Amino acid sequence: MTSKSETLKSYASRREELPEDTIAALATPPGIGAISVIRISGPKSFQATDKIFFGKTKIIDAASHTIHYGKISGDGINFIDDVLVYIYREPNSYTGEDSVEISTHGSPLISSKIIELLLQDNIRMAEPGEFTKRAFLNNRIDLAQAEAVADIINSRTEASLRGARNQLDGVLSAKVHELRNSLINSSSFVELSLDFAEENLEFIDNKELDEKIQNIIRDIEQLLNTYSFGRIIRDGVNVALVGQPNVGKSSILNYILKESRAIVSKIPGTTRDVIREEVSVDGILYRLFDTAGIRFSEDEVEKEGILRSRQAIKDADIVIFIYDVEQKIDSALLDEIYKLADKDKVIVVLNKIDIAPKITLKADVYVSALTGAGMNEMFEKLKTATLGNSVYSEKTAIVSNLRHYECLKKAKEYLINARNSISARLSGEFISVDLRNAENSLGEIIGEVTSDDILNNIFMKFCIGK
Ligand SMILES: Nc1nc2c(ncn2[C@@H]2O[C@H](COP(=O)(O)OP(=O)(O)OP(=O)(O)O)[C@@H](O)[C@H]2O)c(=O)[nH]1
Ligand SMILES: [Mg+2]
Repeated sequence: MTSKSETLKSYASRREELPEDTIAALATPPGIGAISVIRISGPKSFQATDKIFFGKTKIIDAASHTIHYGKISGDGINFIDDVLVYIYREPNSYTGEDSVEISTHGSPLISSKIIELLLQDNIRMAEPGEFTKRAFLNNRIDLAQAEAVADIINSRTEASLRGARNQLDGVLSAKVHELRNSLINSSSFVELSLDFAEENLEFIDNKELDEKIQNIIRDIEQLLNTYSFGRIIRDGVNVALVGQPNVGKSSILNYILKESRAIVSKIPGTTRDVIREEVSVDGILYRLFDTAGIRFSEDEVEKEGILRSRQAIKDADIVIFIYDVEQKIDSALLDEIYKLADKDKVIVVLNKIDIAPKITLKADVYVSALTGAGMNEMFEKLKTATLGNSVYSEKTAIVSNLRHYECLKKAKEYLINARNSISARLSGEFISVDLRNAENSLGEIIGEVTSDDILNNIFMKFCIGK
């Protein structure tokens, strides 16, 4: 705890900070489209809409979840657009407050004029993520779910969308709640024992307490183990294509992308810079890095390129080491790669099998960038190296967010401390402090306790209108 903003606040005290004002923003992307939607939320939503909306129904009298046709005007004479107005009454709206969505023709001019009218009526422009923040403060969703909303918007593959959906549905939150509750339960026994220490009353014996904590640690470890899978699902996999010059790294990249993205030539040392492209296969996003062929070189530019190739190996989740039927495998280079990357994260690929089909050379996969032979097998290997044996059902809680991962790690450390205190027969106070801290770390994931910094960081990353 260093600065004031890092102070943890409980969810209850957050709710008291809930602003009373009404906010508005464009909820659709700025620009020309079929329609634009303006979102308004807060106690003055209906009143403010009535001042500019001219239709058959007064919005303030309209039932929740109804749609109304009418015209928008600042003065009742000059109409800006004809629109549809959607009504949501609290608590049954995205934010949990009275909310309105105005659907206009998709012109930036129209939407900005309407927003201007609303702002004249003491309505405030929404900050990034403020609608979702209000949904969190109004208990519509917890913090992990609010973060899933951002992930859903940013999802670019089916797998990442499914993962984010699973988190928005509260699968992770439910697991964290369960762990936190059993922790609260244990620590309340410890505290009771402390309160009645003079009477020599014990509410839980140390052995039982230790077992309970051990079980919670085991569950936390299980969650931590899902992170490498969750991160890949959410963010994709970095794959470096490396090898000696001329083995066909760029040709393989081009084949995968189905376009002539990188220059291919028979001159060794063609690729100098790292070329980065993305491809999605079986719902997984692969970020491919084509690199300069690694060899001894006196050329300044090539030397720099080779330096970058080595960096790409270090940064990669998976390294595809390529050699071809024309050159001998550079075992020194392969050994070097094994030093820089985990062995099970390196796939050895032999290229150009169209030239010499009788393969006696050793590799994990045999391919030809010319004919496309073996490319499906290469992606099968890539998938196995990426996901390992992790198969999870839709109902498994999966950690995909670094913040959640760090909170779980912190919780685990506190619990290990608590166990150490138990085995060292320290007084209950010591155990109790660690249990409380672990409880808070878990609480941070779902937003039961949060600091201003955490909240700002999370919602800052949203776009305005979400
Ligand atoms: N026959 C055949 N030729 C290939 C194959 N893959 C690549 N080549 C040829 O091999 C040469 C080198 O290919 P590149 O893709 O430029 O090789 P690279 O590994 O990117 O080379 P550098 O960028 O110099 O490190 C080119 O003449 C390609 O046409 C293949 O599968 N079969
Ligand atoms: Mg190349």
